[in-house]
Amino acid sequence: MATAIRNNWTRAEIEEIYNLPVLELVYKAATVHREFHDAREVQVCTLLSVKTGGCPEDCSYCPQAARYHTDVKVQKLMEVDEVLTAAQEACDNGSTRFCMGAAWREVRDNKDFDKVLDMVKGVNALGLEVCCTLGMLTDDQAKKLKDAGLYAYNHNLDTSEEHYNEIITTRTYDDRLDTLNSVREAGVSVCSGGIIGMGESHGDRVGMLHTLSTMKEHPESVPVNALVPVEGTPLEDQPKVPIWDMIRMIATARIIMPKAMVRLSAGRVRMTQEDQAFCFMAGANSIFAGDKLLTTPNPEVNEDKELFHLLGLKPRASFKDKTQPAIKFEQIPQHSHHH
Ligand code: SAM
Ligand code: DTB
Ligand code: SF4
Repeated sequence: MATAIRNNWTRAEIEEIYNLPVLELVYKAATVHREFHDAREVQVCTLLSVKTGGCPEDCSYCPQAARYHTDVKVQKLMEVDEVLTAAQEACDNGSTRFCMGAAWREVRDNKDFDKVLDMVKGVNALGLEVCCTLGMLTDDQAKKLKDAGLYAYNHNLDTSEEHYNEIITTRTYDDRLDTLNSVREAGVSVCSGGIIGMGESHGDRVGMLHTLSTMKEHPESVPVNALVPVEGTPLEDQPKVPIWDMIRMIATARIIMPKAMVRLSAGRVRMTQEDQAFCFMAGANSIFAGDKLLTTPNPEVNEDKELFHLLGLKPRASFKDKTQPAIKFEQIPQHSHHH
């Protein structure tokens, strides 16, 4: 029988799934994964921090918060051509999604936002799925991003509503949900997930998954991050979570949001090939490639190429779910070729 998409999951149901014997859980997730996706395909994405550090927020995991003393150097918004060079390189390395992050509390209607809109236009023209993560947005700003060609917007819930105040005090869970609503209303694809390893309980993880899976429409993309503890942040001494917790999160997300791209995000530098293989088995179907995430290290491109080869995985082609293939940059008629 075909698996139905449900938006009425109860917390108890999700808890029951999350707590299944782990191999049973992975088997179920792998089965759902194969019903909705090509299990040999993994989407490769690239992150770029277009504005780094100096953020006024107090997110206790984040190396970019101005109030913590970390090694991150503040960098003003990058130039559009620098960003497009990085996007082209990401494309050449097999990425099909390019996500630009800014250490802002919220978007302001100023020259910097206009510049970001130009970045979005440029990256979209390269044939990449263009994603941004810029903090809180208004309805109007979300529409402007959509008009510029934005494909997706990342805005994580990070943890459960109950645990949120332990991690961040400078904004509320409802602020987060409001922005996600604006993104959805503007017709931009929603990317929202969280972090494990911040001292939350299993119940908090279930709570976050409950909020995500009972939205009117599930997020199209759910990043699952393992905390990267950074010196100088309040969470610098958090112990590494067992890989089984990562696997349980991924598998549960896969089962309750079958169509979503579940992204094995931060924390891969501390995972073995076997750990990551288990995450793919549990239904993860995307990674971030490149030796840096936003500010912290990530596996080398060559290591990931080896991993894909070893596991027989193939990078997913771009705009897979669209009927019209994207126009590739090389296919756009150029007038300057013949001198
Ligand atoms: N400032 C924007 C915001 O907070 O929405 C966008 C950038 S912010 C760095 C994007 C996401 O990165 C956060 O929501 C969080 O989930 C993740 N993140 C930040 N620091 C992290 C860390 N040390 N380990 C794991 N994930 C982290
Ligand atoms: C997400 O959930 N993980 C990515 C992306 N969305 C923006 C970011 C991870 C950042 C890890 C910490 C850093 O490199 O600064
Ligand atoms: Fe700022 Fe985003 Fe980091 Fe929070 S997660 S401190 S909002 S950059």
